[in-house]
Amino acid sequence: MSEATSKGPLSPELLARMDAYWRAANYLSVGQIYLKDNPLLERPLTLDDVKPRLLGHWGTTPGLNFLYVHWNRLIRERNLNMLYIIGPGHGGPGLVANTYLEGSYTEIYPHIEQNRDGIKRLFRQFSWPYGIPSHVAPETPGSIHEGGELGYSLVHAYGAAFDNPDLIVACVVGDGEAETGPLATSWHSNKFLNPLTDGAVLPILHLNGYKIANPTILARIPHAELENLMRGYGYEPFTLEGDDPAVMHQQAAAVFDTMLDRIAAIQKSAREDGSTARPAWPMLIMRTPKGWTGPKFVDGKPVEGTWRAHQVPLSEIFEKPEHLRQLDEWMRSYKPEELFDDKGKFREDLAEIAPKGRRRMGMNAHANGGLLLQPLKVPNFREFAVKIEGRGATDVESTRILGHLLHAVMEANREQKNFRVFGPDETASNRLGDVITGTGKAWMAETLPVDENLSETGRVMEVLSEHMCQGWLEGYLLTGRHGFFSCYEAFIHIIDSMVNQHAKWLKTTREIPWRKPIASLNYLLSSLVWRQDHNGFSHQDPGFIDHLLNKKADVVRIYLPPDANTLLSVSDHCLRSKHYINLIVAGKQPAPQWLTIDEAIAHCTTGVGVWKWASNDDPEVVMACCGDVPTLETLAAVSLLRAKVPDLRIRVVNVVDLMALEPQSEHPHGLPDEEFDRIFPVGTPVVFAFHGYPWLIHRLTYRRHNHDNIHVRGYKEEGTTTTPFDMCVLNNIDRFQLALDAITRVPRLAPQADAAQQWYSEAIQRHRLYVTENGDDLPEIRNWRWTES
Ligand SMILES: Cc1ncc(C[n+]2csc(CCOP(=O)(O)OP(=O)(O)O)c2C)c(N)n1
Ligand SMILES: [Mg+2]
Repeated sequence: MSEATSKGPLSPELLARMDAYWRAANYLSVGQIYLKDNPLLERPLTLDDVKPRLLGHWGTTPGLNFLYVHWNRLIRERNLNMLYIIGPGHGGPGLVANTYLEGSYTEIYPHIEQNRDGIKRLFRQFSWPYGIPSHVAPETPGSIHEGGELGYSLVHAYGAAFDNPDLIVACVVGDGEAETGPLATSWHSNKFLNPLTDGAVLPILHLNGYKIANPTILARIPHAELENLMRGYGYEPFTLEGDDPAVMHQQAAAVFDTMLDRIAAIQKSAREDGSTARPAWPMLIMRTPKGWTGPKFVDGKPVEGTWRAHQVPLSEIFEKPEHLRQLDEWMRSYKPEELFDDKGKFREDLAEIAPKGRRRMGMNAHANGGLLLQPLKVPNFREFAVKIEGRGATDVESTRILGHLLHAVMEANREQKNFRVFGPDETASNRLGDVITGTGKAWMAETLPVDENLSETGRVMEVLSEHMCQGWLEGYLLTGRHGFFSCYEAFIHIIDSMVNQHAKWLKTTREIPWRKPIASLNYLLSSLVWRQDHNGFSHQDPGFIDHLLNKKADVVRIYLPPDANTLLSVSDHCLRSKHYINLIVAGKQPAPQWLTIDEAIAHCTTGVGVWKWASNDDPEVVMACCGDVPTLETLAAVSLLRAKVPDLRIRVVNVVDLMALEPQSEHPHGLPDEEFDRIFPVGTPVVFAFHGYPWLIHRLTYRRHNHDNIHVRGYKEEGTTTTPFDMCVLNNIDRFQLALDAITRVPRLAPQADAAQQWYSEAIQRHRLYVTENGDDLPEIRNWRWTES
């Protein structure tokens, strides 16, 4: 440390202790990457002390550690409630080191003791088979953010801050991470954060200049341009730059004091003075060397302050004695003998810098949201039920009915402020507009008289970024609240990768006893593939179902309610559930309603059911359907068959819980084989009309006894701007095709097959001519109704 401890808020004594604390964190970080023995360097390093495989990332870590010790001081001095989110999650060793130093780690994992053996285990477990991952993983105390896939730190930070007025979320954004699309848009979250009712986010752009192998864009534009960029996003940028630790500690302390004063002033002005203006929240540009305090040169090439510091700076320890020597020297530069006592315990006077109890960032309850989770109050959904007067007799927009329920949920939880609805500008379009009434849409930017329902205290979150909706919701859920995300079916794919990461988090945390279950991530996909009359091919893609199906069975649930009452029942279940990803696929267009609310509840409970009112006993063919449009086409096909082949014995089966099709061994919702065989009798042909890609049904049922007899129709990537029925025809899921399928699959009807084929061709030709001529479906198609036989 230089003599020029310069002037600043830190006393020389505190500065020395904070620097020692930082050195300890850096020492433990390096130790995790390299060592399996000799944890306190009580003897010269030998190859026996070094791990055979060196797996980890050094470059980002010293910067993260630097911030940690500064947050510790601020938390103590200002009694802050602070969460630390690390964008570059590959800096995992730093977070493990710091939660160890503050004691959280040992409390959670008692075998990682505060002594020599504990440190040895701490080192050994890192990136070790059956040890801990190299990233800030669910196993890491204090984290809600893995950071393995870069781009989501800032949006998670804002999600955590919403409705947590006392919380400050310090969020490190990697300068490489900042190049990602999701991160770039996340800066705009400040237009949705209300200083009156929400907490604060303190973004730190970690400008260490490099990514894995390249410079970063933001490090190579003039500083003024970068500051202007941040100003343009609506922040007040501060800068911290340098590499002399002592000077940097003082400057950091000064700048953080100023920034936290700014936050306090913003909050005071909103909370005490009634200001509703959008504040310019402070953010920091922290320009420090990548791999700060690490080896300056390796093999004659510069490492500290370059991209070469990204991973393991000395990687040929076993080949080059010089590397071992440099490692020894590097680790000793932190002076471990000054940091740990002779038993290996972190020195008391240094440990004191850390906050206590739940104020420690590793112990902050918001980072283990299940601890704070209050059950969502869900009013009785039966009150919103659609009255059924004849099967399929009335048309209703199913999602509009769900909107009534969501509105009631919003009202019921208004006081506990733990429910928000998210959507990329589609809440009203998806017919959920009712939820906005009286609630408002969050908006801190300017408003004009033409605007409707925008409000600083709105709880419906609308922004045209699926990434932001998803990220905010994840942050909100991970900190112990509830939410609901509605999206166009085709465009939910934009967040495929984010949902992967969330599913991993849920899977892993299920196996970590101290992590408590959080509320489920609930999706409603509407504006579905079959009803994109005005939008066409670009808006047609049901593949998110396939995507989710790859996830662990104990994490994923997929529902395709055929009408409004089943949608209500399914949604009630999803809103109350914990620790799942629930996908609900339901149409927003007026569509026939089939089940009474009692029937709907019973149907959703089993997940798959015979619709007796449309079926005969002892069936010769099963007409199965899953999804609202396939259900309509199936029932229309059944009525065609009733007219054409009156003695054909048909069973109608509807699937609302897709996972029920899987064997029970694969998914907890799977029907037992006997039950499946009862519904789909072995040897009986099944014509299955499915909402999504047809092969998915085969994937689910390939181990079922009757699989060879299941014939699936679904979306096969034939789309355009056309009529609703023509979409079905183009994909061979229309009623004529389904009826023909039934006839050609029932052996007894073989003699009628040719005539049926002829009938089908004529029907389709008539349809084609009509839609081409009139631009709409035939009246008998459009106006078709189920008639009780
Ligand atoms: C979305 C995504 N793309 C690529 C990677 C691979 N990757 C891991 S670290 C890294 C560089 C990160 O640079 P930066 O954000 O500047 O972090 P730091 O310099 O602090 O390590 C990359 C490209 C990733 N983890 N996530
Ligand atoms: Mg970087």
